[in-house]
Amino acid sequence: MISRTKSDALFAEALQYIPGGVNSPVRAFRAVGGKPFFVNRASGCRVWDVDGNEYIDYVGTWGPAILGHAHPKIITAVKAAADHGTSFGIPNPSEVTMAKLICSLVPSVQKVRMTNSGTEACMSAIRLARGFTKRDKIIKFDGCYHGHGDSLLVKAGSGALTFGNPDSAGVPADFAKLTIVLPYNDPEAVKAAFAANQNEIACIIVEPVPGNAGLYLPKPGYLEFLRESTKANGAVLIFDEVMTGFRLAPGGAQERFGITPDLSCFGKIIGGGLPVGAFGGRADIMDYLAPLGPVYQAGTLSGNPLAMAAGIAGLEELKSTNAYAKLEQLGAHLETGMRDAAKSAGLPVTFNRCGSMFCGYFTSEPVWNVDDAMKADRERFKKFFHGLLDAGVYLAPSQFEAGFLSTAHSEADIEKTVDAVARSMRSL
Ligand code: KE4
Repeated sequence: MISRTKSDALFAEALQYIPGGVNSPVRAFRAVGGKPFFVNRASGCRVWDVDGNEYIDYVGTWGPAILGHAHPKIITAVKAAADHGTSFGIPNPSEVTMAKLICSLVPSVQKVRMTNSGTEACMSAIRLARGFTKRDKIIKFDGCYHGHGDSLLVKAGSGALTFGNPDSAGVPADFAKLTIVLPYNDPEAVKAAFAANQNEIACIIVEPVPGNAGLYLPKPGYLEFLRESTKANGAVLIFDEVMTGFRLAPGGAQERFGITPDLSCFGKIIGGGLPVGAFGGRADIMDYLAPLGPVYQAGTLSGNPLAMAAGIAGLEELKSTNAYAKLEQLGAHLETGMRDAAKSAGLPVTFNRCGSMFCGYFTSEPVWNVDDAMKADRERFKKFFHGLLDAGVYLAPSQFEAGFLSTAHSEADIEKTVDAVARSMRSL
């Protein structure tokens, strides 16, 4: 049995000073039971807890660690930048470098504004769409998570879904009523919403490949439908690519699926592990932002040189290596292994994958939306999670989160993982 006595002591202390002992709810292990372990070192595809236990990591700090942890080029860039100061509060050259990089990698982005989180990026994009269209209502999809901005904590995914409070307390009913929540992968629901709210809907915000209720994919033609229906109704199409951006392809899900949204939100990978978000898109919309236009948005640390250095180093490394081919190969290997293990154990498992993002649901039914995902056997997932953890494999501590591969994972790591999966499944 793995010992985690130092983590347990730290958690007991953390509980005295931090709500739930964590700075973000999903870390608390409440969806899987037990206590979170504390990590003090990460390198490549591995993390080590304070008791010295080693884990192959498939959370990857929820997506940023696409190159693995502590990538030498990112660490070197951050150390070099730090020697010149950590934040200036006045334009610095790396902000231009980052903006040019994002615009070159994502053709739909003609102009981009940096923020400090994905939440800020999404809430700012919503405000911009409302200011640009002079409309108040927005459409989001059940189970999709776009950060914890008030307008978006309505039937949200990720931790909100995990803890059964997809409609958070503290969000005034007057705010929530401007958010129309529809089932994902259901074109008829979108048509009906536009018909019932003509000229009132500012935007649709969507995770093109939803990764906050596990992972499921757009049905063929669905994203194209969202593109056409927003265009036909004068609404802005916002792709929330905080998770999928620069992961599913150099240009994100929009490149992989060939869709041109009006605005896109980014985060995670573009910070190389430091706090960074961004939103960008059509220049005629982006120019509504202060100081040019009437939509206000700001941030003390937006574009700070340290975070820019980390993100630029990471994006340059992704550009200069064959990262996406390797991620696809690793993903296919893991998928085959997971499916074979479930078959051998005689367990009903639906395994969804898109590139280096994946989720195994304990259900025999296909999973195309959050209602399907909710049918998964969460008790079985809890046992599976802890069986893997004790075997040194760390999956996201919730059935309603996606898993992430990195270029630091090796075929041998996948083999070790699949062996642990097979053993854990046999014990279920
Ligand atoms: P942040 O504010 O956490 O940087 O980004 C919010 C966000 C926006 N959009 C999408 C598609 C996201 O996945 C996220 C954040 N993802 C979660 C993981 N499911 C962050 C983990 C956490 O909340 O601790």
